[in-house]
Amino acid sequence: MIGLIESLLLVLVTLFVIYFIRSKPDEDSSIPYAKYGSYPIIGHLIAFTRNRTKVLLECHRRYGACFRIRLANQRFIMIPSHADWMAIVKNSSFKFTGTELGIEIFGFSSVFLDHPELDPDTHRLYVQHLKNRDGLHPMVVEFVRRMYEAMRNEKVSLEKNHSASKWISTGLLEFSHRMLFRPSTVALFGDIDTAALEQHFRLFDNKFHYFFIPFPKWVYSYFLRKELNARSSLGKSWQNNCDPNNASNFYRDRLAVYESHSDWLPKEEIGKLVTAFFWASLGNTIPAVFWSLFYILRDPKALQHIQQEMDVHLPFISLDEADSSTAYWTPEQIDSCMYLESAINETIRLVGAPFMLRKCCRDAQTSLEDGRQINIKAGENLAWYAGVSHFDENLFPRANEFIFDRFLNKKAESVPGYMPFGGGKSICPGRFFARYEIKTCVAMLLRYMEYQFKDMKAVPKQKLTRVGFGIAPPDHDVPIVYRYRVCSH
Ligand SMILES: *[C@@H]1O[C@H](CO)[C@@H](O)[C@H](O)[C@H]1NC(C)=O
Ligand SMILES: *[C@@H]1O[C@H](CO)[C@@H](O)[C@H](O)[C@H]1NC(C)=O
Ligand SMILES: *[C@@H]1O[C@H](CO)[C@@H](O)[C@H](O)[C@H]1NC(C)=O
Ligand SMILES: *[C@@H]1O[C@H](CO)[C@@H](O)[C@H](O)[C@H]1NC(C)=O
Ligand SMILES: CC(=O)N[C@H]1CO[C@H](CO)[C@@H](O)[C@@H]1O
Repeated sequence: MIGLIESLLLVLVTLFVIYFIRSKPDEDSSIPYAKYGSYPIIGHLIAFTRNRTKVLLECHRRYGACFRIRLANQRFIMIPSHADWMAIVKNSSFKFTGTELGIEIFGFSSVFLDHPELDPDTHRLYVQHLKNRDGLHPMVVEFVRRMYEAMRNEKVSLEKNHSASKWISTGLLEFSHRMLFRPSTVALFGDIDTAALEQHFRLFDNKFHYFFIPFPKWVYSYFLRKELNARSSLGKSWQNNCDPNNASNFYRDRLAVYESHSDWLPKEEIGKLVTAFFWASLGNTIPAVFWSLFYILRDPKALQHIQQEMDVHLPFISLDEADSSTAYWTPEQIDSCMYLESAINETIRLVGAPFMLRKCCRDAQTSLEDGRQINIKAGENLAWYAGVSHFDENLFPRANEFIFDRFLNKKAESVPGYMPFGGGKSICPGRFFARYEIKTCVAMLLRYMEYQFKDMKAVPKQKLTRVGFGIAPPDHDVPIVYRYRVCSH
């Protein structure tokens, strides 16, 4: 079903798109336009609104390794095979237009286009803090401590209410959000008022995907005013919050890099950059925790294996006993939980379906695995979609099922077609930290609490409009009850 705002936007796009359509006589005619699911003028927009995974799987089946699609005024050459895509990602004729995306989604000023030198500086920080163990270690340790603290605080306040042993009703998504939001935010950004950010985050995140579509400006100010306001409020709070206590070194170094460019980088834009970083730290990890818990809790065999290995590797530190000398779980202990790791990788395979985009910046050729050579014109957009690979039965037998030990002892590099975090230069730099967060959070929630679903049969779908932008949340929350365990079993 299409929501009201979607339908309105659809009508608007239809009206305005006519102005944008130009015929492109010199395009490579050997790349077929996918007629399946397409309507005049708007192209595949409706099919995409309904179920983009379905339409792209079907187009792949009908048109093979390369086909064109259109979403209103935007045209893409789809390259479904991951091997073909990797050849494109490696070639400098095809550029990742990250700054342009930042302008659309987070409202960055176009001043960034004139200052590509910020890129290598931020990249250096990714390498230093996010891509090597020494950099990650303190952030993971701090996250574990903050997570533990959040759970203890909740337990203490329940005890004050004399309801520590009672079942508490909530939604699993709401629960995942609540458990992750604060620990993650304070571990990265230090002691800040997370409650003030939370409401704005929720509003903006809820409509995040619309900011990818280059609607005319007035469409946003008319239909997404609340979200635009939330986005600018986030920017302002970060602007005023530039040196919190106990922030991670990663965040501190990042601010220092921005500061070193202050000759052209205004404070306001720094607020937007931090907003983007903040969104990226939560927008996909919250749904990842939700889906991981959802799949694991409903699979008794998975749950049993995971609980057994947690008993071995992750000591049960009573929530009542911790003090300043407590040794919390270390990253090494968390690493040892192989079944949990596999189950989370498998969850992300099922629900993590990003689009990867490249723009061709000079006329180029690329050869496909099927032996064809295709010509791509400067200005054309190319896209790869993880949803097609992740459901390819040849790569992942019984692709629609959650098989918790599918990835047991497999390394990311050894599984072709598995790219939930993208690939090449635009690969998500926070993927290692994100995995630690998801894994730690899920481990803690399984270790310290027990759950019951109100209705085992209710299986939510992914929120359709959000599919393609990382990990989509469910289209509705799943009612559960939970309570704190009294001991480790
Ligand atoms: C979308 O289509 C895929 C493939 O047909 C299917 O597995 C999935 O359940 C569909 N999603 C929704 C939300 O209907
Ligand atoms: C404890 O009770 C108070 C008042 O009834 C309520 O506002 C609060 O949310 C409760 N705390 C928890 C953690 O349930
Ligand atoms: C990239 O594409 C161009 C244009 O098709 C081609 O000439 C060049 O050899 C490719 N470079 C690499 C590294 O594959
Ligand atoms: C599974 O996740 C871990 C990190 O938690 C990663 O190191 C490993 O490579 C992943 N495996 C696959 C197949 O992606
Ligand atoms: C856990 C931790 O590092 N806490 C510190 C947070 O910042 C205040 C003020 O700088 C310190 O006093 C705490 O020790």
